[in-house]
Amino acid sequence: MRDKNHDGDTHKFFDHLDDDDDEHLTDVELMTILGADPKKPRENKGGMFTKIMDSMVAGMKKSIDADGDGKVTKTEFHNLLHGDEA
Ligand SMILES: [Ca+2]
Ligand SMILES: [Ca+2]
Repeated sequence: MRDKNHDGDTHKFFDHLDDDDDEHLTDVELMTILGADPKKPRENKGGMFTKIMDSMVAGMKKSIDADGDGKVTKTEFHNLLHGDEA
């Protein structure tokens, strides 16, 4: 399943988001899609921004995480972006 033209962007995007290269996107890594900086400590815990961010990440994860194991794999990410089975 290697289509350079088609897969290239997804993999690049995924790898960019997958900061620790474990092939899964966690909540923190998903946050970077929303423009948050995961390396920045979340000082305003409980603040409105944090709450909005958390609920957006939760919603996003729910829609990407097809098997519901709480982690977004590259395949799940790819399926969401390309809308077909891996
Ligand atoms: Ca990761
Ligand atoms: Ca999953």
